[in-house]
Amino acid sequence: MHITANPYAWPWNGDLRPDNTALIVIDMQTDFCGAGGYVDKMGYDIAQTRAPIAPLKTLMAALRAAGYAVMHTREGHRPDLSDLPANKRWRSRQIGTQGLGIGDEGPCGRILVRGEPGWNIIAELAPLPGEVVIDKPGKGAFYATDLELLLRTRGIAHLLLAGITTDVCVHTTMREANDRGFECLLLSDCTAATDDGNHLAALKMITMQGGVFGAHATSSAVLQALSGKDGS
Ligand code: C5J
Repeated sequence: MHITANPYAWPWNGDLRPDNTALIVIDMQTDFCGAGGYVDKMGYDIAQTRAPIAPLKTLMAALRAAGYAVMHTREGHRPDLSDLPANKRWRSRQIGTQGLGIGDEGPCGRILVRGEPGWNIIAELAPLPGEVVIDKPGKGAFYATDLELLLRTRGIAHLLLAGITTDVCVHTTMREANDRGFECLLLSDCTAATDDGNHLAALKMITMQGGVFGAHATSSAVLQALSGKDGS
């Protein structure tokens, strides 16, 4: 089975099955798409980062019903900030009206700190009991986590990637996964950036060199394939 995608019908070998493919939903946390969260406090429009919520909800339900694994990530740091590089903290304080950065107290608790309200995955996309949740200190979901071990142990070879933001955590994770041999599909309407141009550029980058990091597709193309209408 293939999914209609750009720049090639995905996955490369047509071997798409619930037992070898997982959806990873990246960082759909209040800090990135909720009122008063980190992205909001930086002055970006959370309407952009909230746009993937509705299509993701539909897609997650369809994939779960078809037996595909749904996994989640959260970007965040230990309360003592011992895993927060000083330069990451400094840079995070350079934008926004109040100079609030990672680790500082904001309207949703301490920004990007594990256990704080803003760090939680939003209720609309909450993980189901038993679903994998990866806590990551960096942008990529493979760095300093056991994600690769969990995927290999389950025999997952193909990854559907969604969440926020397209140009940062989603792209970094896609690149990390691609270098590890995972076949990646980024779902273009189930991801978003704080800047539309960056979102589009991130999609275009994927299509270079015959699909340099994999491919991208809409969630409706995935739903069509799941319903057996892709014709392959
Ligand atoms: C950022 C993310 N943008 N989840 N994190 O800092 O993309």
